[in-house]
Amino acid sequence: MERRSVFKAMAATGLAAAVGVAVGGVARAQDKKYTIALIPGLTTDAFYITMRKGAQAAADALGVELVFQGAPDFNPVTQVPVLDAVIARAPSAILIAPTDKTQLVEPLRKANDAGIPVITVDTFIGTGKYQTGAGDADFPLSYVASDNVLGGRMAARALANAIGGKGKVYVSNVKPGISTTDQREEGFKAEIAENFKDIEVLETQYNDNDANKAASQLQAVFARNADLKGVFGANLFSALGAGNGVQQAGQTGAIKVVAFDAPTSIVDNINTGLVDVAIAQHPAEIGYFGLVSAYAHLTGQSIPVSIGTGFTIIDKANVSDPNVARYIYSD
Ligand code: T6T
Repeated sequence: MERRSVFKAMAATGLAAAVGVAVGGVARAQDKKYTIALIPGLTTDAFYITMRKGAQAAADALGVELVFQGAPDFNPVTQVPVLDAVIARAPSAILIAPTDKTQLVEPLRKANDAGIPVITVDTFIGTGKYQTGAGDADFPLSYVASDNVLGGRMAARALANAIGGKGKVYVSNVKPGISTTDQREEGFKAEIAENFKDIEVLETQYNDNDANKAASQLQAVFARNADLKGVFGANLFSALGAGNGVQQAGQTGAIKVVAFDAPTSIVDNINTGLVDVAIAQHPAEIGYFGLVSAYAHLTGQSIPVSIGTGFTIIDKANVSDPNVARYIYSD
């Protein structure tokens, strides 16, 4: 295929599909010149299901075959064999949400050594600073994701506001080593330390991405701290579980919940007052621009080393606005 701007190619493929004829040299959907693999953190998470939709929309526009292959849980032990299987199929490029910033470095280096371009989506490996010449974990071409430190700071401000600027709170988190959730916690704690001196942040509770564990932990923290005022759920399962824990403890509205991520259950949880604020990421945008970036690279364009995607803050006042509700994830 001739080298051309990815946006021109997208417009042309759309036209070719519409009229059902070949346009000089443009790969149409049926040609499927490139196969791009998307390896999520886990397959059953609404966040990655929504990311897949965005990637598929870009793949359809560009005439690319998208392969979505992942593990049933968020764990390097199960993700690495999936990655190995994908590498063996020699796709044109790999988009991956690495489940650990250290443990995925060597497995991903195998893809890079085999000449398969790697772009990380949502999470990163190493420091997340790619193509620096450092030679460690800087080989991925690009990182497409939310600004997770900023997201953590946004959550801290929302929770501080909900509890009136004072009292005890804690972070319900997945496990150390995941770039996204580590950065959210870091941003959350930095914002509280810098701007909310009357808020005490208790020890983080790690739930291994298990909402039931997060719910039990909420109740245990509350049992030790009857004056607990709030919790920040640093991802979908942490927030869901912490919210369920608040409800089971009969503390709806008394212990404030700020949730990262926006599964469909968030609508009810906001409307009933269980969750004060949800910070929706834009996973479809991550998938779309991840795929477009891979395609741009494959067709000879240089691509940004990082692409930042947005957030939508959802609360009771705007949850039924269609312009906001469109950011609620797909099941
Ligand atoms: O919060 C997202 C994602 O950004 C994170 O890396 C892992 O957890 C989620 O998939 C939500 O479950």
